Amino acid sequence: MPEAERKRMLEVARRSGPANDFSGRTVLIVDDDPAQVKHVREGLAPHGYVFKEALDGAQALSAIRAGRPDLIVMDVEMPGLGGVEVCRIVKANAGEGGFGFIPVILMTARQAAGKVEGLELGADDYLVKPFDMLELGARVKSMLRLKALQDALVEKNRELEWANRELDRRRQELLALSRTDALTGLFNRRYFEERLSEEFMRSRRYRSPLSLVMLDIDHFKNINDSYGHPFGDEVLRAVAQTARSTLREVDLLARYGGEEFIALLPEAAPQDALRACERVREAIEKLELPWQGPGGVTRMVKLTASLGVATVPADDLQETEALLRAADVSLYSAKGTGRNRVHQ
Ligand code: GH3
Ligand code: MG
Ligand code: MG
Ligand code: MG
Ligand code: MG
Repeated sequence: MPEAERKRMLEVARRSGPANDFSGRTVLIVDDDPAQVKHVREGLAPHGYVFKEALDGAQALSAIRAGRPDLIVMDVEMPGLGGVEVCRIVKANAGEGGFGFIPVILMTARQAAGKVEGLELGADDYLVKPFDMLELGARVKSMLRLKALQDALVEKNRELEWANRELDRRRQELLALSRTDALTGLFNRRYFEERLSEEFMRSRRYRSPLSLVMLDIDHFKNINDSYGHPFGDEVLRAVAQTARSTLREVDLLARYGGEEFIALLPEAAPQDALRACERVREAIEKLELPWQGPGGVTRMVKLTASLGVATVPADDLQETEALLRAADVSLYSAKGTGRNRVHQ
């Protein structure tokens, strides 16, 4: 290439704008011939890159580990670890947590055979010595452009993954919220009814017992009237907590509405359900909740609840509605015979 033409092309490269300005990027030059290292460095110097140098494959790997270069220009024929082998290692570790994408330009004195091998093994470009420094410059720049695009892609991907995780987290939060009763933190009626249909079908398929419990606080209206609605809310929370910690983890407990709670006891035959309900009734009876009245008055408030239970399989309970009705009838019977009791 004539000297005037070379100068013109270098000028074009320099004036190609900020999108093409890769000055400050790190280029690792690897060659067992120090003269060739120097030659490449001087050829690329006008572009303002930062240079690192290595005289064999092992040195090259140490340099890469010490600080990822943006590009590697590497000799193929080196004693010990050759350029193709180093390239293979760099490409094998391109994944996240590894080196990431580092473009490799191989240089060789050999012709076609090495070129094919190198490219097959993941070299990004290939030059046969002796090569023109302008060509090397252009190829380096093209590879740095590729590297910048790849880095931007990786960054975008990371942002997307983060946004996806965030979306997933919010979706879970919303789902939990849509199933939760705000006052007590228990499940709400809607979710309970969803689960009731599922558990009912499961019980039917496997002929396993399933008990349904309705719990209603006794004379709750009096508690509200005597101590105020906010204290009534506290009572509801205390009853919810007491029932939750008394029942088993597999039992599904929900606030059914107002001062009524409902529970589903999988695998609980009538006697099991009765025992569980009796434990809940007793635990509520033992509660003493401090009420702070006007003028520093404190009173320990006690309360009771009535519970109704029904269990499937039962000949007359072929649908969830019938099971709910049966538990409600039992509850009504418990209320009618003096409250603070479990009826079945
Ligand atoms: P019984 O023993 O027959 O069940 O009598 P009760 O007073 O408990 O029953 P009733 O159905 O007459 O009254 C229920 C009361 O529960 C009336 C209502 O104001 C109150 N209530 C319903 N929801 C809430 C709530 O979220 N917070 C409070 N503090 N009270 C509530
Ligand atoms: Mg060599
Ligand atoms: Mg009532
Ligand atoms: Mg009540
Ligand atoms: Mg009620």
